[in-house]
Amino acid sequence: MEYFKGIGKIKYEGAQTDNPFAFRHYNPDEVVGGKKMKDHLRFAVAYWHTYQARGADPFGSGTAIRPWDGITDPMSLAKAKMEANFEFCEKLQVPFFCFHDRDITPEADTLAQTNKNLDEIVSFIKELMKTSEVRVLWGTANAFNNPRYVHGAATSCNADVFAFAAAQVKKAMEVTKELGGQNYVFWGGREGYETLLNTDLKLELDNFARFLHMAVDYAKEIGFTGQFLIEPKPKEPTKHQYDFDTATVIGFLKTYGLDKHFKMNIEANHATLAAHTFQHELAMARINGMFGSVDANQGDMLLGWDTDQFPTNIYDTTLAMYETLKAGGFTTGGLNFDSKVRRASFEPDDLFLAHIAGMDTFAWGLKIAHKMLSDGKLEDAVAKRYESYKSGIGADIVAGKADFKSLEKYALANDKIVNKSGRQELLENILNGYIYG
Ligand code: XUL
Ligand code: CO
Repeated sequence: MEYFKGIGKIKYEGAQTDNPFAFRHYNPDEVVGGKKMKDHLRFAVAYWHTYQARGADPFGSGTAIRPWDGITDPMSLAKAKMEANFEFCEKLQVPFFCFHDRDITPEADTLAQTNKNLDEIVSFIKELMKTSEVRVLWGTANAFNNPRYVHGAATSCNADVFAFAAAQVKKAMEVTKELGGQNYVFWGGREGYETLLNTDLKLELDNFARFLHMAVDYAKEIGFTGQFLIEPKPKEPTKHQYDFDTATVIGFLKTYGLDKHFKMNIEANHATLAAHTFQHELAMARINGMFGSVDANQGDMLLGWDTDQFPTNIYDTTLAMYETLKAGGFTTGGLNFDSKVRRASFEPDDLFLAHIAGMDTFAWGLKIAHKMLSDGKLEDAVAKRYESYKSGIGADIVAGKADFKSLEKYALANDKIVNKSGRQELLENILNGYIYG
């Protein structure tokens, strides 16, 4: 059955088109820098926002009108949404989707029954995959929604909850493997604290690391070769989330000997909440060899929470693709739209229009970023700024040939220092030139 009636395959028509159901920049087979756009961007639909969210907010219930409305039996509903997902991805030319275990199968009364239901949906997905090219970018476990996770999952004060979360993640990893998922994501939903007055910080962090080590061991045991990703977020739902930002997560992973097993899943809106730019988080992952995947969205600079809006800011997507290209591009990762339509954009058409907007903005950003890197003006400016490290005393510092004594000797003979302008405004104007012409 067709769920999104009246909407055909979304095709590239070019920047001049007036057709809102067409791409203006995303041209999947167009080659940019020796690689097709579809291979650069590796778009993915987020199951939770696109099929689960109904636009509820703290002041009102959901507003969404969806083609599966009226189906009441939970398993029939889960299957209808999955069929709709394959149709949606195919029509949009999106090659991947991402899911939490509980997005694709509702939780039953017991863990055993929930797992059984999950198996039924997994078989259903595998059937759908036989006639479709749509695949799984990543899977994850929702260990934050159910009230049992009130104090967290791996960092709960209650060992029974730790055990339950382990069982849930074990199953979610098996399911992700079974579906050929290329990555498995850990987003610490409620891994954090509200107050240190009731928190054993050391035990919680140790337990979090124990949990991740168990996941690494289990992946080895079952032969899951996908990439483990960890998704930083500084706050929300807890006041302090342990995976605060990329730098914090890298420090945590290194402290506990986990760094070889993980890369980052960077979310734009989470960067904003951490008072960083999206580019900063991507750059931090890149320079540490931990650039993995991206949750593509954007926040609102006037709001302090995770609004998960579709990315339409060309400035941000350009710099994100600039970092992505500098990182060598995606390998197992991609651009997952962890984005939801606004509450007032409640029609099924809006799901398409929103994804088209996000895909076009990233495709456009890719083209601009590629041009920036091919010209090399910004790279040249950076290289020039640090040229003092290419020869003389700077080269000695970089080569490890200098120490405090030799540097003192040098400084005593060279204390009339000359600095040069950083030319920030010039560089911002050059960037504007690339983006806006
Ligand atoms: C929450 C968030 C999650 C993760 C997956 O802020 O970003 O949806 O992406 O659990
Ligand atoms: Co996310």
